Order: sequence, then structure tokens, then C-alpha cells
Amino acid sequence: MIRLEQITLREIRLPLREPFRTSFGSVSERRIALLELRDTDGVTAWSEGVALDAPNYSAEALDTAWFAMTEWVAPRVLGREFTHPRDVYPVLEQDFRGNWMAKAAIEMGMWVLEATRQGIPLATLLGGTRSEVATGISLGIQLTPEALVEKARAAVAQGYRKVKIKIEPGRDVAYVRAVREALGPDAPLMADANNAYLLSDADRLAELDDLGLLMIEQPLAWDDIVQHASLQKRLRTPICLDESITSVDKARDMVTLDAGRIINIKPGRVGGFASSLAIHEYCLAQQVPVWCGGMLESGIGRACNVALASLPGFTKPGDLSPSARYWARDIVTPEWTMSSDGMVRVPLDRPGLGVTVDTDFVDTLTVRQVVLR
Ligand code: OSB
Ligand code: MG
Repeated sequence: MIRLEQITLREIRLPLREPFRTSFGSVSERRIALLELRDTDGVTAWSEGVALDAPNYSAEALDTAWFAMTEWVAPRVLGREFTHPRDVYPVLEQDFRGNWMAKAAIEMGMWVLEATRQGIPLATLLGGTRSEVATGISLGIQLTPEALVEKARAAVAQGYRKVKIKIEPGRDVAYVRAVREALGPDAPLMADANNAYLLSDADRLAELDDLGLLMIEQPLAWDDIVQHASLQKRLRTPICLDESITSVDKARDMVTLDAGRIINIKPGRVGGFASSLAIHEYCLAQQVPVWCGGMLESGIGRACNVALASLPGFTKPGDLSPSARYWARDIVTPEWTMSSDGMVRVPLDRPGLGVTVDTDFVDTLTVRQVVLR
């Protein structure tokens, strides 16, 4: 039985080592919502919201998620008895639409809390079966193909098992081709467009077919399924949906319409772990590969992603780079590291998140805080 007594919600600002540019804009400092949940037995757990500064990836942003958490999500969960964290999401879905990132931040915290209460790793509670997870890198848009090639070469040399190239109209085919030529025909490459194209760009996107990509991620609108189905008919490269998949129902729609053949699961985007598990289970049954995406999380959100990626259906490398790829200093110890063959270890020797939050450092980064009871 879990009963939440208090949630401390804070905003931290964590500067990225270098700006991360996508088709929707550039991030140089990550504003992150962190939560510390405390139950009526005094057990505590940290979690992280993934909403960005502005509603340019999805409709949510840090400030709208903050409002949703304080006004609607937290009041539904605080003081209520749950026998298992899987029972939290249905309560949040009851007559409360969207706001998946706000829901996820609290829902995922409840799973971390339960794992901590049971003294087991989060990965074990979720049903993980792997002790290490394969890692890819997501490379932001660069100003020239040469600059991108240099980053891609360095990533392969570090051991990354997949290189994802952010693209946008004007910085697509030539950039991807340059990397393909530099890294050779067998290098695992993919592209992520973050909604930057229209169906009328299908001929342009079809030029990528000759470059042997593992997949192309979310080329069309952030909430679209139907047009992706038209596009998939014109591409040999599998489409992977990211933004459009917010629930297992959307995953079903994708499969039904053949709008994509791979799913990037981000627990923060789909409302949390229960929804992620439902998508994972459905995709396993349908033989649709999934992998764990990232939202430039701190070490707390990364712990959640690594735990989820240890489940059996996560058969492709995730966007799970080590701490040092993003931050001069992460907010957890030990920091997340990657082996020279591109694997991140699942911390199965420690309960809960498997890392310790550096609370003194978090305090120095905190710009606002509210205690919900
Ligand atoms: O589309 O996958 C995306 C970062 C912010 C928002 C959206 C995306 C991304 C990434 C980075 O690709 C993945 C990472 O955290 O390394
Ligand atoms: Mg993406």
C-alpha cells in the first residue's frame, strides 16, 4: 500500500555542455521540473518531468506541466491509497485529458517510491530482464556536413551503437549522405525530423531511402498518424513514431494503418510507466521493435529510462547517452557512464533509481520550489 503525504516540486536550471539544436529550436540550458515524493511512512523518491521550456516538441511546456501537476495531478494522488503503482495512471486518466508529461512525472515517482519501499531496483519492479542496455547518440543539427561528420566519427569511436542525426529541410539528404560516406555502409544510422516535413515533401524524404537508414523518426506533424501512413507507402525506410505516440491506443492506430514500423517510447511523453508497459507489451505481441527515447534528462530521468530500456522488447539502442554527454556535472552519483562498446549498466545492485541525488547541488540549481500536501 502506498499513500503519498507530500510532493516537493522544484525547477532547476542545468546548462548543457553544448547547445542542442533540432528542427524546432535550440536548447542551451535545460529547465527541469524535479519532484521529491514522500509517503506516509516517510519513504522518499525522486522523479523528473520531461517538458521543455516551450511547447515546440509537444503541446506541453514546463510551466503548463507545473500548473497541471499542482492543480490537478498532485491533488488526485496525494492522500489516496494505492495497492500498486500501476493503479495510479487510471486515476489520472479519469476525465482528465492529455497533459501526459505532468501525469508521468508523478506516476513515475510512484513506481520509484514502490521500488524503494520494496528494496528492489526500479528495473526489477518494471519487469526488466537485461543487466545492460545498448546506447545510441542523438546529434543536434550542425552548421555544415563536415561538422556533423566530425561529431558522428567521434561518437562511433566512443562506442555508441547507433547515431541519430537531427534533420530539417535544407539540412537533410546531403548531411546524412556525408555521414554515411564517412562511416561506411554498415554504420547504424537514423534520422529524426521532429515534425519538420509535410507529406508534399515525400519525394525529398524518399531520397533518404538510398542511404540505408535504420529508420526515420517523426517526419510529419507532431500529432499525425494518417499522413504518416501515406508517407510510409512511399518509403522503403521504416518510419519510427515519437511525438505522435501518447498511448497504447495510438500505437494500435500506427500498426493498424501501417503509419510506422518502430516506436520510440519515452515514458515522460506517454503518461508514465504503466502506459509505457502497455505500449511495450502490445508492440512485443505485434513484433514491432521499440527503443527508449530521451528528452535531455538529468541523471534522475535517465535512471527511469535505463530501467525501462531493460525490458525485453527494447531491442534497438536507446537515446541513453552518459551524463558527460550532456552536463559538466550531473545531479546524481555515480554519474551515468557508458562502456567502450556502447553499453550502460542497469544498477541492479541498488534499490529504486539506483543512483543518489546530490541534494546540495540540486539546492544550488533550484530557482523555485513548492511543497504540495
Ligand atoms: O525528438 O527525440 C527527440 C531531445 C529533446 C526533445 C526531443 C528529442 C530529443 C533528442 C535527444 O533526440 C535525446 C537525448 O536525450 O539524448
Ligand atoms: Mg524524436
